[in-house]
Amino acid sequence: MSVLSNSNLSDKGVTVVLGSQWGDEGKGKLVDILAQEADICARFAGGNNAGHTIVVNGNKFGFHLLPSGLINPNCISVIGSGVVIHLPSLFSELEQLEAKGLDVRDRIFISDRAHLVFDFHQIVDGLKEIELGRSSIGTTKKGIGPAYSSKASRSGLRVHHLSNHHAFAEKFRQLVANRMKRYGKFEYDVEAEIERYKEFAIRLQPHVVDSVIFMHKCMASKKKILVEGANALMLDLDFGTYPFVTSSNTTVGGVSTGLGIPPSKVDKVIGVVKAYTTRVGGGPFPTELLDETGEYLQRAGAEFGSTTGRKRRCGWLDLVVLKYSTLINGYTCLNLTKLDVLDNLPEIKIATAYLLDGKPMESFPADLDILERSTVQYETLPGWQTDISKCRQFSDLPINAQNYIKVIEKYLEVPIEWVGVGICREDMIDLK
Ligand code: 2SA
Ligand code: GDP
Ligand code: MG
Repeated sequence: MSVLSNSNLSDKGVTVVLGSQWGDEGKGKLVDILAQEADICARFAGGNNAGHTIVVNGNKFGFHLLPSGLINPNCISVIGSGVVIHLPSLFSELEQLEAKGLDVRDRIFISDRAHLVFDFHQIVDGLKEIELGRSSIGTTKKGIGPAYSSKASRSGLRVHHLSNHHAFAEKFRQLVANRMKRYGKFEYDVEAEIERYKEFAIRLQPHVVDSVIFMHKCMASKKKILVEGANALMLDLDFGTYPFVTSSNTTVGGVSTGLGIPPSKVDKVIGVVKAYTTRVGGGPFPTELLDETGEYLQRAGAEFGSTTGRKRRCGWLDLVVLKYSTLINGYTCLNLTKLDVLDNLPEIKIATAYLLDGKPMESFPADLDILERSTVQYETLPGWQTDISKCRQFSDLPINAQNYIKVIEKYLEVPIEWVGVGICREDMIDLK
């Protein structure tokens, strides 16, 4: 049952949900809600580094590689060509969802052009991090960067390669040998892995499609299509805090390159904005709070990585990041999430500008050394110190919470259409 009354998905084109900060904004929760009215839910980038937690009727579901729309039994899932797939993880995620009573097997379609992540990519991910030492990225060690490196260097293996075992084995041996040349001989049973993939190929075969044709047929027959972003804008390979980013395009352009959908077919872009900011892993974080308020947000927001269990770093909401994010993704509306986490704070700060040599900078800088030299300008707003978790309408919210929402809306010039006030599907205010 949808908790939202009006129609939320575009009937003119594709609806996209994207993370606007450094991830974990609560995209999965919104995707689950919107998927109640979707025919198709598709992923376009990333791999099982992503983690989305959804709570429905007291049951907790974790999605990593599979799209978060699967709780609707009528929603079909597509994994596009821009996604990188670790097959053992895919099958284990399928089994975990089935163990929770979800019948998903016949509703999952996977692009024949998607690249494969192998265990050796994960080993290399760990070795690269060790090599970087103090400047390590803090990756999830799921092999994402190394798999996209294989793709970009044109030596990767794709899903369709599984259909010719002999050719697959040849390419696989070459790929591992090449990585061992670079990183030294690591422990890895290449022949056992090749055998394992013989069985995986058979298991995967019923799910494999040409996702370009599949998606275009769905669009031609006016199916309602919801596209789910993984990771988020500031982790985008091109626009994020490079090199402290993931290795894919997590932004709106990734929808076209990762699903084969022309940009003109994207009609609605929903940005998911956490009411404060979090980041997991290394890299700059201008509004980070290394004090008891930061610890409070971490505890109250239960900010632990849903894939690795790592503590997430926490800080104030950053409107400089969000303005930059809005420029790139062109949000048509926003979902503000986790507003309830701020309930007990007497005052709340919002970053409104970065100052360099006393002057406001025009946007988020590319150069992390310049970012390091800048200082953050804040606006301080009064808190509401009231439990808002039971609020279901804008008018139920305390005036200071309403004001917080209005300040964000005004600065970004994008309407906030939903506000999250708790972990469950029902804990959402519809502002439309
Ligand atoms: P990677 O593994 O190569 O993609 O790591 C590169 C950077 O991207 C960050 N990253 C993430 N940040 C937030 N959430 C992610 N998913 C999990 C979650 C993370 C977890 O939902 O909590 O469980 O730790 C995610 N995936 C990648 C990563 O921290 C690096 O900074
Ligand atoms: P995603 O990667 O963007 O899908 O987000 P994650 O699932 O990794 O992290 C978001 C976390 O916040 C999850 O544990 C959600 O259950 C939780 N969450 C989502 N929305 C809300 C909200 O409005 N309030 C609270 N308190 N928790 C929320
Ligand atoms: Mg997450």
